[in-house]
Amino acid sequence: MLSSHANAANHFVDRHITEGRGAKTAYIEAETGRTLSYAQMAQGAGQVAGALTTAGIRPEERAAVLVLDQIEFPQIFWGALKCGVVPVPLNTLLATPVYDVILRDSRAAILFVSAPLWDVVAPAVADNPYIRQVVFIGDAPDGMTSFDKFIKDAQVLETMPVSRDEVAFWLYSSGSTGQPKGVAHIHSALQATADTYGAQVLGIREDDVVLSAAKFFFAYGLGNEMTFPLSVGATSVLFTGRPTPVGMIDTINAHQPTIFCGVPTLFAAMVAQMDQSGAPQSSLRICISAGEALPEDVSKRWETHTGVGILDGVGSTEMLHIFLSNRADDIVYGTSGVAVPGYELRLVDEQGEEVAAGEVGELLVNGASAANCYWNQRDKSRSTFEGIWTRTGDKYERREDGRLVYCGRTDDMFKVSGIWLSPFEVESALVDHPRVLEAAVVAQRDADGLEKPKAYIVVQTGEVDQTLMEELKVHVKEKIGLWKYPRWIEGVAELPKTATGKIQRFKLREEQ
Ligand code: 3SK
Repeated sequence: MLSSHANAANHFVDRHITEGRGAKTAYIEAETGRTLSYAQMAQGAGQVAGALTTAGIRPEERAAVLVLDQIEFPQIFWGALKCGVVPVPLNTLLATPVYDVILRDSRAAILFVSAPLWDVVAPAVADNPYIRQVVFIGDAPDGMTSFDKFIKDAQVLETMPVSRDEVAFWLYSSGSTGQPKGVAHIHSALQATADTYGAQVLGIREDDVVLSAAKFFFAYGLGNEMTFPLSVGATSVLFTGRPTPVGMIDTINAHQPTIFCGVPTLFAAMVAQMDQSGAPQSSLRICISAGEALPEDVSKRWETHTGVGILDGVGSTEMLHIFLSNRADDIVYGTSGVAVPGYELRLVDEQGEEVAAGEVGELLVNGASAANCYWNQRDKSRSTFEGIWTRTGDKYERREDGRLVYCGRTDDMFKVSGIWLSPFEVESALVDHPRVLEAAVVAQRDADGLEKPKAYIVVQTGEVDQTLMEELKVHVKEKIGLWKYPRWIEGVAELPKTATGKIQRFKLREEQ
């Protein structure tokens, strides 16, 4: 049934006006102090919906959103949903060729871009056949449209009736072959994550102030600083720049968040910083971590410094947020906890049979926030979304007490700073360099116990010296994205391979 109540913008934006929350601050930018009240967010989203309609962007067409964590982001996201346009938030750290692939794959009709990101995406826009308009957040180049101008005289549109099963937005996830996959999410999925993890694990309240190091474009960040706070009328502090340890500690001191959402790499860097300069004076009541397994030592040092524990959880872009987690009153370090209320989990062997306690199986999850499909990737959709069950590709062991312990991936993928990384993509970038003949990339743990890419390369000629290593790191960053470069590079005479020529990455892992 079509109803404006089924449109997620009704629950997360419009409702706050009828409930009298208009004057409350929804967002505050840490670096600039700019704020957005609930009334301003509703007004801005209505204007974005009006401006999109006037610009001829039709329901179901995609709007690419390459926007930093700024107060314009929620206005664009909800404005698109209000008029049935499908926003596609894009990772702001990618390289030009990846934007090219995504903009073509999504056939986005309009691009919203933060001015500092324009130079990276501009070459991909130049020969893109689908983008009809570009809107700049910040200063627009001569002759181009700024966000303020785009919405200035726009009519404020009412929220469009939709079905609760209608696709609302997409997020791109990196694929095991390096090809990004568009993950299509429906309107009701947003409330499903707020009602489960947001309400029942975080226990988010109207008086909470949230700070998330993970940005809006990441499913984890979208829940932390959009869905959860807006589900209860809370406030989020937006950190627009790169979340450095000092930047986060200063923001905690200045804005006194009650909830802090980080990833293990950042928590590790923040505790190292606190060892030197002390902990912030804070009002934190809960901290959460996701993206990759949180090392026990980092959690303990964080708790010693701040007096607050970290809830380690596991989610995925396909499930939109966390479905497996520790609880505030029941944290067992080194485990991922138990199913979040509202989700069902199974651990299965290769025949699809449930494994016994103490054995390792692949984790399958069932919950209302599961994505519909991967856009235009039928085989991958069918092998991931199996009826009510979504395959995670993660291997776990169920302990006797019911808690799950992470055991690795079913493929060669791994996470760096909480974001999936495909070894294949990094290898392709490396062999694209004229001096590299072959490459293999595996995860290696750094001094904090966190996984980072290590590359083994066979070179055409000469030595793998420091100059070449530095050159290759820059090359990978420019080609595929800032966080994906190999932290260590080792030259080898040949790579281990199967009879059919497939690289045996497990052999390289065993050698470490
Ligand atoms: O990586 C995770 O654990 C995660 C958590 C929440 C939402 C999305 C993701 C990928």
